Amino acid sequence: MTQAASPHWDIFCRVVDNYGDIGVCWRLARQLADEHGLVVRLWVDDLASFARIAPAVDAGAASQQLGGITVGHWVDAFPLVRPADVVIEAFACELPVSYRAAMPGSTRCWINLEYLSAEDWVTGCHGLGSPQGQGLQKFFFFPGFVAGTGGLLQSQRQQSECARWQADDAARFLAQWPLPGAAAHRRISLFAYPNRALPGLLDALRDDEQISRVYVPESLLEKDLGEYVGGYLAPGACWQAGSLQLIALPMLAQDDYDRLLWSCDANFVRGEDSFVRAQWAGKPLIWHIYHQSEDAHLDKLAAWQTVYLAECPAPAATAQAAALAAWNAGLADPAVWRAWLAAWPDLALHARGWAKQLAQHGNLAANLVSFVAGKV
Ligand code: TRH
Repeated sequence: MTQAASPHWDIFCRVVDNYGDIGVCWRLARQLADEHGLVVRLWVDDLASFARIAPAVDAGAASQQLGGITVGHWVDAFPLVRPADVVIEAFACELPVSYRAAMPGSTRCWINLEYLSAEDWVTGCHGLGSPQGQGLQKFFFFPGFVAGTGGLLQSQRQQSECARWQADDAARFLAQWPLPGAAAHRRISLFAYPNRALPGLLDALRDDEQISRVYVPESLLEKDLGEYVGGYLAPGACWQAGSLQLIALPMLAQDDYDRLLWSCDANFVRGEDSFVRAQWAGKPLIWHIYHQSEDAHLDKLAAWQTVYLAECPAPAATAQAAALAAWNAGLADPAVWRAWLAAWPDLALHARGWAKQLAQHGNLAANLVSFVAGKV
């Protein structure tokens, strides 16, 4: 554990949409407290969303202790509190006015934690400061996939636990959702936004020679899934056709969702946080990127695809690129998925190598702590 000169940290999180904003902030808060001995206060404006990924959260509490972290409900009438040594404004969420006014003389480092992107410009902007008046500077800290960025969130505990889990515990973990029928050859988790491409994927799995078991956590994919199976698939319910076995899951606590990704042979993920977790799991993945205005997300998708596939052998890279394109364009084409399944062994090998490559850039929380130490 590192000894920090600035032990009190406040993280501010506004839930813009879904679970990624709080997912990232909660993960960061826990890592800063557990691995760096910091006193962390997490301010969240939407405790109900938080409680979906952390069931111990009391959605009605103004303040609560959770695993060594103080969780404060960020309300408009913000309480009078002394600002922390280090303030993390997640995703440019804009601090409460009264808190911001009290920061001079109290806060030693102010960070804006940015959204993840593999685009080239990120390395040029990572770590830049911007004067905010009254002696305060705000620094822009960018997660990323390459040297010169802040890296990706990954706890030391998870890093060491993942490989052991995959060898010893994955089958037992998945067995908590039993499904009648033949044993599956591959296990896939499926978390996405609404997606018209779904029938193409499911048809390809249904008609494949090998049996696939697909675990579908509660997500915005429900309606598309319902149309495919001819009715709502409630959490716990199963559905089978040909080689395809579907099982709907309830919303899992964040640690269990991570374990689901470790336990599966491939993962369909979305947004930011599940996307990062799937890469650390070292298994083939398909990313459903969060839609942005003017299709800005397509540049982000292309940038990640370029870095991710740079070292991947050509036939597998082509299959992965086609699958990513179809999934993100909502194009239901089983041929794309047949090619992707054929490339599976190479994609699996590539995904393991990619996770090792990512680890060379350290992890975001440790990088952030040393960045702050260099500024105070
Ligand atoms: O939920 P997302 O779509 O979140 C985000 C936010 O919407 C954000 O506003 C947007 O900017 C960003 O996407 C790009 O996807 P994400 O990031 O993968 O977050 C999901 C979180 O939910 C992640 O922390 C994992 C967690 N989770 C669980 O804890 N249990 C579950 O069962 C599932 C399916 C997810």
